[in-house]
Amino acid sequence: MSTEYKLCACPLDCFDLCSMRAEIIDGKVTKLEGNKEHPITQGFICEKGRKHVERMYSPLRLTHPMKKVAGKFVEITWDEALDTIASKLKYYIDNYGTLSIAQFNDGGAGGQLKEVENLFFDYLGNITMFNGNLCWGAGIAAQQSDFGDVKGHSPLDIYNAKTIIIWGRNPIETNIHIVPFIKKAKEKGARIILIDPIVTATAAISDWHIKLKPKGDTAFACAVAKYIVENELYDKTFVEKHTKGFEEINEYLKTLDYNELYMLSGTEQETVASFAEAIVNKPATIYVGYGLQRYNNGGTTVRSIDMLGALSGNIGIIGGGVNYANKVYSSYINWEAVAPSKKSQHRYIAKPRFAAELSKLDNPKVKALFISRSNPVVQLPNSDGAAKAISSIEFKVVLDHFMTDTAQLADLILPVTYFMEETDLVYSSMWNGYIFYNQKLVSRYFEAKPEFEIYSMLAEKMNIVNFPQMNEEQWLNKLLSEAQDIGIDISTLKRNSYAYAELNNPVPWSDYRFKTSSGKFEFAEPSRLQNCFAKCETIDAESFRLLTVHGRESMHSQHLITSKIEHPLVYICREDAMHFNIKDKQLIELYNEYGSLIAEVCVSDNTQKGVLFMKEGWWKKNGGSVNSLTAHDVSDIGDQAIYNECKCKIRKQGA
Ligand SMILES: Nc1nc2c(c(=O)[nH]1)N[C@H]1C(S)=C(S)[C@@H](COP(=O)(O)OP(=O)(O)OC[C@H]3O[C@@H](n4cnc5c(=O)[nH]c(N)nc54)[C@H](O)[C@@H]3O)O[C@H]1N2
Ligand SMILES: Nc1nc2c(c(=O)[nH]1)N[C@H]1C(S)=C(S)[C@@H](COP(=O)(O)OP(=O)(O)OC[C@H]3O[C@@H](n4cnc5c(=O)[nH]c(N)nc54)[C@H](O)[C@@H]3O)O[C@H]1N2
Ligand code: SF4
Ligand SMILES: [Mo]
Repeated sequence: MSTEYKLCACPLDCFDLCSMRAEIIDGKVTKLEGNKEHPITQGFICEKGRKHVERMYSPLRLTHPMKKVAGKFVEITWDEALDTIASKLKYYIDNYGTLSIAQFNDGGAGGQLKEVENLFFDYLGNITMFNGNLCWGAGIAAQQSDFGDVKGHSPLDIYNAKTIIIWGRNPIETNIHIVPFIKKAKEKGARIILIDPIVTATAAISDWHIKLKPKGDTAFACAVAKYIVENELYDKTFVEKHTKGFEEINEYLKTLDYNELYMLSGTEQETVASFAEAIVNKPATIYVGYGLQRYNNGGTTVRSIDMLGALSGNIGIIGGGVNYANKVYSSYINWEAVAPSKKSQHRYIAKPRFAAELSKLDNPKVKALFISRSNPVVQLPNSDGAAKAISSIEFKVVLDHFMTDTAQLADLILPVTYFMEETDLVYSSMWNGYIFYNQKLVSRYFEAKPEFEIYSMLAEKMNIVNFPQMNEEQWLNKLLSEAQDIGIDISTLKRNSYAYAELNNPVPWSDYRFKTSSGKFEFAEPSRLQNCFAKCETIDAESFRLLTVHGRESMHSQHLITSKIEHPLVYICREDAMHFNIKDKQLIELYNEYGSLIAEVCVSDNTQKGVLFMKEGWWKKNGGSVNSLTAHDVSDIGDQAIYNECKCKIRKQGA
């Protein structure tokens, strides 16, 4: 018996990007645990991380390529699968042009070589692609407008803050490795303020929970800004030297009525004043989550939070910052070195508009659709519409590990390798600045193949002569050929499994050189803020706002594969439950113009009047996705899906 221990990284779409130690006995991974040496992971991983072993060897995993014959999937060889794809593509391209081919992928697993999918389609020609964002797009666009780039403080800098503001984020469930940092900062005297309409698990570690109305953040931020400016509490040096647009903001704030702002945000004078006093007592750091930007005004909401960071002078200082995400590496990966000589001009649909636009596209219609690293039938807004749109396409290919609700709709399914069966580079954290070299640890499960190999084989079948034909090592060396510039050396990365780029400034913007066109921090235009309020419409007494949150036990739909529940839970407050005469555990139907869903009631003190909430990710077998009810629309900036912009009515089952 041989036992080895090797390091690897969890590539799930998570803030934490854990370093894991794999126990390998006789060529099989038997256990994964948190690497004790890694400064962020600190020796523990979550349930999803530990489940990688079970999932990799799961009897439910796809083992062979399959094609649908008379409604049933049958196993085929890779040769047949790739020949079928090559001849279909050739036929569609000859008859309808390259735009009739579409490719959809998302963040199901981080990995540089996964992006070879996109490169293949760049070589194929101008195809139909999907831009916009399901996840964090509005906030990214917001910070790009204000700062010119999206940068976060070093995780360790949290210890320097007097106040830690967790704004619309739920780290106890979604970012568990920041929790020890928060707790330690608290022990050292920091005060923790949570801003969330829901009493989340994170409320338990907070000193003060400000329960806003959903979508009330911009009004709250403006009230706080007005208080700060009126009382001359703002950082005059920072504002004068390093910002653009203060005059306009100042004039605009004067026109706002506090009572209106309290009403829109669901707060009161005392809350606004205390919060303002806390944030100007520097340093205060803000950690912004992603739920609050999944609204039609989501980008402006994040800009209003940035505004508070700037007015209070918490930008560029130790222990400060408006931390939304941390984009470090993507611009340093040398895709130019492998790109086709002719740049493609793809046709784009915004991802959130998939259900509305895919089947309407004309000249040409989409004939073939490739889906990878995503489960759009569950995760896209208006998921029933998305499923219909996918079904309407003649030829659908899905690359996945499992038979998901999306894979069920495919004509051809390609089984892909698990991260421990492939070599790749991972830097998918939205919070910390680590980068990992994931070495292949074990042999591949049955006939699964990595995406880069699948597309390299397809390129060969299709005679795309210039497509780079390389092994994993060669690909990564090429892509990292400029990594020395950021202090990343491939051999060190390989030896240590991970590295931290020198270019990560622990305190972003400390040089006050913003990447905006003015070189300054730029305040949002008053008209945007005003427009935001116009969109904060009240809803009638018979309707609810429905929020969706990410659950601890699953990464979106992935870990619910084995869940046996028959109906998802919907949380409702006592007052509403009484009013509608609804009891705990009762089944109710939620419905709106997009669709309907049957859910089990959980009467709870954790939500507020007129607001329901559910977890996302449920499969058809579990009663269906909450996205049956969400709108296929986009935010003000960043083309972000607006999942929380969801209103519905309820009726008792059978009523
Ligand atoms: N266990 C687990 N971890 C995950 C994920 C997962 O699925 N499971 N997903 C990962 C991914 S891809 C992402 S994007 C992140 C998301 O990480 P988070 O942003 O932390 O999580 P969310 O649940 O999307 O939303 C956070 C909070 O936004 C609140 N919210 C909703 N509307 C409003 C509003 O109007 N104002 C305010 N202030 N708050 C509001 C919700 O109540 C919720 O508590 O988590 C990552 N980590
Ligand atoms: N209502 C509502 N909907 C939401 C959200 C919400 O808050 N509310 N959150 C949104 C957010 S933040 C996000 S990021 C999206 C996530 O949306 P998705 O990325 O579609 O969600 P997952 O369920 O994680 O699906 C990923 C799929 O990729 C597969 N996969 C895993 N690893 C690999 C791999 O190496 N290769 C390939 N080819 N496949 C792999 C998994 O098996 C799984 O089927 O969902 C969005 N949807
Ligand atoms: S899902 Fe996140 S917290 Fe869990 S092991 Fe992976 S990276 Fe770590
Ligand atoms: Mo996300």
